[in-house]
Amino acid sequence: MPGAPWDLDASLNELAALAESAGLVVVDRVTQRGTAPHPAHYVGSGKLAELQARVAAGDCDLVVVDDELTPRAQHALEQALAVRVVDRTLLILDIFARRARSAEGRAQVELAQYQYLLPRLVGRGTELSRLGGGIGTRGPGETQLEQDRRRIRARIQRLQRAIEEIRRDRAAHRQLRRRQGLPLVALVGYTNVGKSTLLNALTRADAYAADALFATLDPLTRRLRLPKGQEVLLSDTVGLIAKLPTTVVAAFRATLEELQEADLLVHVVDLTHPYAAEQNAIVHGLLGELGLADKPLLTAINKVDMLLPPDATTVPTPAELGLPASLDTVLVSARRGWGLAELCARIEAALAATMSTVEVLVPYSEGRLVDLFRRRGRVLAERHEAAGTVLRGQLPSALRGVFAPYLRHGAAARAARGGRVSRRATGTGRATALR
Ligand SMILES: Nc1nc2c(ncn2[C@@H]2O[C@H](COP(=O)(O)OP(=O)(O)OP(=O)(O)O)[C@@H](O)[C@H]2O)c(=O)[nH]1
Ligand SMILES: [Mg+2]
Repeated sequence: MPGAPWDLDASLNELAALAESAGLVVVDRVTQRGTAPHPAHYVGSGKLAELQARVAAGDCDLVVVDDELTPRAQHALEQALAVRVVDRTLLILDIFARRARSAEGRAQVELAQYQYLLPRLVGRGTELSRLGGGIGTRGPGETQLEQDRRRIRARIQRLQRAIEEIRRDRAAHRQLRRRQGLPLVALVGYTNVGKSTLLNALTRADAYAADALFATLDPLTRRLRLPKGQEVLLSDTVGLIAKLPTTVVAAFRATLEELQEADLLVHVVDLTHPYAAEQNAIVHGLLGELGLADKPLLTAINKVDMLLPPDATTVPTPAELGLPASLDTVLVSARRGWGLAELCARIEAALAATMSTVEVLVPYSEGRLVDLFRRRGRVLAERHEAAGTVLRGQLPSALRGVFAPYLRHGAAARAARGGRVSRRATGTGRATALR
C-alpha cells in the first residue's frame, strides 16, 4: 500500500525475521498491491480465494499479516481460512511476552495484550445478552462476553496501577542517581543492530544479545569509566522498529520516557543492513515523536567487521568505507571490540560539551556537596566565606538540579567574589555601575 517505509520484499523479510523470533517457520508468502485494505477481509476477494487455496495446499497452520488488522477483518480471515490469523501487532506482542523477565516488563506486555484483546472479543452469546438486557449489570442475564470484558477491564486497571507503582519506584531511583550525579548515556537504535553487544563490550556486562528481533526487553544499566576517569551510567534500551504498534508504544512509554533523562544518546546503526538508511530515518522519526530530537547524539556505526576481509584486525577509517568523516560518528565493531576507545573518547567530549560553568555557595552543613562537585565536576576556583564554601567550575547537566538552590548569579556572584564594580548594559544602552 502507498506510504510503506520500504519495498515489499524488505518489509516481508522483516516480518519473516519477527516470525522466526516468535518461533515460527515461514512456509509461504502471499502479496497483493492495493491502495487500501478491503473493509471486510483485508485482502480482495480474488486474493482471499488464492490464500484459501495456498493455506489448504501447504503445511500451514497460521497466517501472519504485515499490518494491524481491524478486529472485524481478523475475524473474517480466520473464518475464511480456518487457521489462526495473527497481525504484526500481535506477533510483536507475542515476542515481547516471550522475552519479558522483569515485573515491569511483564506487566507492560500483559497490559498491551489486554488492550489489544478488548476490542477483539466478539461473537459469543449475543442472544442471551438481549434477553438479560435491563435486568442489571450482573446476574443470570450477563453473557460470557460481558463477563470477559468486565474481567479484562478490571485486570487492565490493576496492571495500570502496578505499572504506576513501579514507575514511582523508578523515579525514586532516578532521584538517587541524580544525587550521585552520574551522567546517563543511553544506547538507542533499530532492533538487532547490536546495542546489547555494545553494552557488553564496553562494560563487561552480560546482557542477552542474539540474532533475533527484540532480544532485549528488560534493558540493563551499567557503570562505564571514561578515559579521563569520569564515570557515567550506560543503559541499553528496547529496540525500535517500523510500524511500532501504538499499544506497544503506550505500554512501554515509561521505559522509553527514561530516555528523557539521558544526557547523551548513542545511536547504534547496523551499516551492513540492506535498509540501514531507512532504519536510520525510522529511528530519527521515533526519537522526534518521543520528544528527543534535541538531545545530544552520537552515532556509532556498528558491525564494520562484516565489511572487511575476515583477517582484518583494525577498525577502518570512514574514508575507507566511503563515508564522510564526522565528529558525531564513530565506526565500531561491538563483536570484535574495535573502535571502543574512540567511542568512549567521543562520549567524554560530547558530555563535556553539555557541562556548564556555575558558581555556587555551599553551606558548611552541606560539606558532602563540595565533595560531589569535586568528584563529578571540574572545580576552577574555591574560596571559603562565612556562610560556606564558594565553588566556581563546570557541572554536568545531571548535577545542575542538586546545586540549583546554591547557585549564585551574575552581578551578585561577581560582587561577592571581590566587591569589584561591574558594568552592565541597560536597555537604553547606558552603562550602569552596580554596587
Ligand atoms: N558481525 C558483527 N555482529 C554483531 C556485532 N554486534 C552485534 N552483532 C550481532 O548482531 C546480533 C544482534 O545483537 P544484539 O546486541 O542482540 O542487538 P540489539 O540491538 O541489542 O537487538 P535488540 O535487543 O533485539 O533490539 C547478534 O547476533 C550479535 O552477535 C558486530 O560488531 N559485528
Ligand atoms: Mg538488545
